Order: sequence, then structure tokens, then C-alpha cells
Amino acid sequence: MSNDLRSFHQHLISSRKVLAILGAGLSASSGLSTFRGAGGLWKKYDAVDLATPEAFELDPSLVWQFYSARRKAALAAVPHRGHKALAKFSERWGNRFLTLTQNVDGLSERACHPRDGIVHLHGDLFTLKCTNFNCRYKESGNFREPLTPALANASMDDNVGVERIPESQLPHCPQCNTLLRPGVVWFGESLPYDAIFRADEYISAGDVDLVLVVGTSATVWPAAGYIEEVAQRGGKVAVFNIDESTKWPDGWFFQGDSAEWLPKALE
Ligand code: BV8
Repeated sequence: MSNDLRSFHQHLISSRKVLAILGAGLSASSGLSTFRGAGGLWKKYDAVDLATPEAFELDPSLVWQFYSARRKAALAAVPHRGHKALAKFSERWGNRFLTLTQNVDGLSERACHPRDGIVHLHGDLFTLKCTNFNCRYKESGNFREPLTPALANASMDDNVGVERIPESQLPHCPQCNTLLRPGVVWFGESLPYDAIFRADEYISAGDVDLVLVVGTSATVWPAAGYIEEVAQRGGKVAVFNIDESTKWPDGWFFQGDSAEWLPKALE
């Protein structure tokens, strides 16, 4: 693995197509918790345990407070120079660059990343979906805070306790009055078909000479599988991570804050 920017830039400018796979570490410098490691806990709960249909079924009050706290934190966060460097790179490269983000915080959009250049593999915090299978109500771009008065105290702060909120005071569907859920992909749920199609189509068309792996532990599938797919087709891998254990056997490893490395690598 190399962290030589010159050889990286030579490969970058000669690449026919580039892919980026973004994870929670990209937003860490905007103050948002990651999923694993130190950031992986919300109060005494493991984020992975809360990001499941079973957790929501069992305790929608707890899960809605988890997501409301994250909505609030994401709305208060500011995109950093790394988010902006990716957005500008996407503007310059057009359809020769595709961003696959695992992040649900909306910071890439707020950094003005071109909408047709980014795919949300795991949905986003500001989309709401009805839990009534027959209703199919779905609302995007809902930045209302709090979603209901009962959720006003939801917080990432460990010192703020979890309340027992009656289901009637959680968000409900305006069409059929059934409980709404966050429009994210939970563990055990399939990724959105259009996201999978877009990613597969871009990679299987060939010519992806470089994949940028930014701030992700690459432990969540099928997102992590796209890295392998590009490498198996001959593409080079450039990892941007603070953790050396995420190194890839071949390519580049830029150890440190992606907010610092991305502007140097892409501008
Ligand atoms: C599915 C939304 C099947 C919710 C999330 C093999 C194949 C297929 C599936 C599986 C498989 N093996 C296991 C599975 C099941 C599962 C899975 O992958 N489990 C893992 C835990 C092993 N996958 C699924 O369930 C997926 N669904 O496969 O469905 C199916 C098919 C048909 C029909 C039905 C079902 C769905 C997975 C999606 C889950 N939802 N998010 C929410 O946000 O609440 S995933 C969640 O983890 C986030 O999206 C997050 O982004 C993502 C990945 O984590 P990371 O982003 O990598 O974050 P993490 O904290 O792990 O790491 C942060 C990194 O940043 C670290 O490396 C750190 O060092 C670094 N870092 C920190 N600071 C910085 C930094 N780097 C740079 N700069 C910094 N400053």
C-alpha cells in the first residue's frame, strides 16, 4: 500500500471511470457518530441492534428516539471540505464518477453533491415510510424537527435518558394513520432495487479503474462487496481511513481524517 499522492494523481487522471464508496467515517469530522468502534453506541445500545425491523417491532418508541436523535444531530452538523471535494469532483467528472454512500445523514447533498452522481445504498434519515404494507406512503425531504412533540427531547447526549413514548405520539401516516418508520435500510432488509441496479450497471459496464473507499469499515454487505468487484475487474483501490486495519492489499492507503485527505487527493 502506498500513500504517495503523486502516483495516486497519475492513476486518477488516467482513469476512465471512478467509483466512491462512503461510510460513517466520512461524517465523523462533522461530529456525527460512526457505527462501530467508539462511535457505535447510543446511550447503552449498540446502533447495529437498533437498526433492525425486529427492534422497531419490539420497541418503536426506543427506535424512533434513536433516529430522532440522529436526525437532530445530522441537521446540526455541517458538511466539511471532504464532502465538498467529493461534490466538486462529481461535478467535474459527470457520468465517469459515481458515489455509493452508506451514509443516511444527508451531508453529501448539503455539500451540493450532484444528485444524479450519488446513490443512497441505505436510504436516509429524512425519508419516512408507512409501515402499512398496503399503503406504501413514502415522504422524502422531511426535515421537520421534532417530528412529533413527544420526540422533542430525543438526543445523542448520553446524559439524556430514553423516554417511554406511547405509540400514539410517534409519527403516523397522513394517509392511513398507521405508524411511520425511518426510510433507512435496516439489517436484514434488502437494499433499494434502484440502488443495486445503478451500482451493478455502473460497475458491470467496465472501465472502473479506481475505487475510493472513504471512512468505512467495509463490514456491511452487500455495500462492501462493490470494492472487491472493482478490484477483481482490475480497478485500483484507494482507502481513506484513520484505522490502519482497513488497508487494502494493493493500491493506496491514506491514513488519517478523510476531511483532510480528500481535498488533497481530489482537487
Ligand atoms: C441485506 C442504515 C439481504 C440504517 C445500515 C453478506 C451478503 C449480504 C448480506 C450480509 C452478508 N453478511 C452479513 C449480511 C447481513 C448484513 C450485514 O452486512 N451485516 C454486517 C454487520 C455483517 N447486511 C444486511 O442486512 C443488508 N441487507 O443483505 O439484505 C436481503 C436480500 C434480499 C431480501 C432481504 C434481505 C443491509 C445492510 C444495511 C444496514 N443499514 N444503515 C442506519 O443508519 O441506522 S448499515 C450502517 O453501517 C450504516 O449505513 C453505516 O454506514 C454502515 C456501514 O458502516 P460504516 O459506514 O463502515 O461505519 P463504521 O462505523 O463501521 O466504520 C466507520 C469507519 O470510519 C471505520 O473504519 C473508522 O476507522 C473510519 N473513520 C472514523 N473516523 C474517520 C474515519 N475514516 C476517515 N476519517 C475519519 N475522520
